[in-house]
Amino acid sequence: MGRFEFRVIDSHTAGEPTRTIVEGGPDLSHDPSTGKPLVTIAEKLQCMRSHFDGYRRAIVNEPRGSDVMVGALLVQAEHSDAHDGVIFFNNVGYLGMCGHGTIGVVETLRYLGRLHPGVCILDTCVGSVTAELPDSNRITIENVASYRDATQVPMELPGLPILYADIAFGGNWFCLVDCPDPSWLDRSPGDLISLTQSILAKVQEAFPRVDHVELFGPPRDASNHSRSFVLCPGGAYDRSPCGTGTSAKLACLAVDGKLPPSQVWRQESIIGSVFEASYHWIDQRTGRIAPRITARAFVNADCRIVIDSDDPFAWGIPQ
Ligand code: PYC
Repeated sequence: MGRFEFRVIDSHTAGEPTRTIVEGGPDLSHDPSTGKPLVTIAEKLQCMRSHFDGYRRAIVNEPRGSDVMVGALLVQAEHSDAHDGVIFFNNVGYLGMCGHGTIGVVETLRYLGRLHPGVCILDTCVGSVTAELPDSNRITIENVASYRDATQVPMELPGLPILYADIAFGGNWFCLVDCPDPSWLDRSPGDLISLTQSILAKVQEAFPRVDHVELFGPPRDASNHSRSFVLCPGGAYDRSPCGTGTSAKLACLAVDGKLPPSQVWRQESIIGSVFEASYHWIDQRTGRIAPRITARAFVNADCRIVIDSDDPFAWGIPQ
């Protein structure tokens, strides 16, 4: 019988969990089959997917993880000015970026004493993200360039009024829909998952790269601007307002002239947690913005993962 261990730290950002591998993760400096050095985060992600996917399954899938868990692996940065590189993943695969996850990783690095108050850069496979860490766990990230790709695309689904979807990028690809009836967001999570899964199936016929759906309705708390339900790839819903989803929303508000630069947008999640967001233009002509998201993250576990070679589910239950 063999036993192998590595260390993870759990955090949550506005209720959405992140499990970060901080010691003992796979070596992604070289491709194990060719020996070729791996430089970009995209190359490292591809190598993890091909050769070390067990680490993803072991920490995110049951019996240790759950569908809602997002995993993060710290890797060597791609750019010389970056502190670390990060690969994000979930129950079914890999994510381009993850807003709540980046905030969770920054708080994790602070907990470990590897980051001190100030500004730092993290490289992801879709670009570099800047994080501002004050002397508290209220962290601000400036996300990758975000933009809208299609506006008010009509969608016909059986038994529903015609829905209109914006398609936008905020680090991941989103289909954004305003609920035609404000009471939709009061439905049970199970009902909202079924509804957004049918929207996703429909939208993917025309936009196959979209893998997240956001439904928007009025906020519960009048000090917020909007409430959202976000379906993630893999069927879980985001407990936070979703950092990349809020970035996609800001890109739509910006090009529609509904939110001026620097003005704060308070996005409420389905559980009532809030991200404060704003943006500045990167290029107003092409509608590209740099979104900023502020939220608090908390470290809530510091554990060793034990992989026991006798355990048939040591590397997770396959999905
Ligand atoms: O915060 O960007 C985010 C995110 C993506 C998937 C789950 N959370």
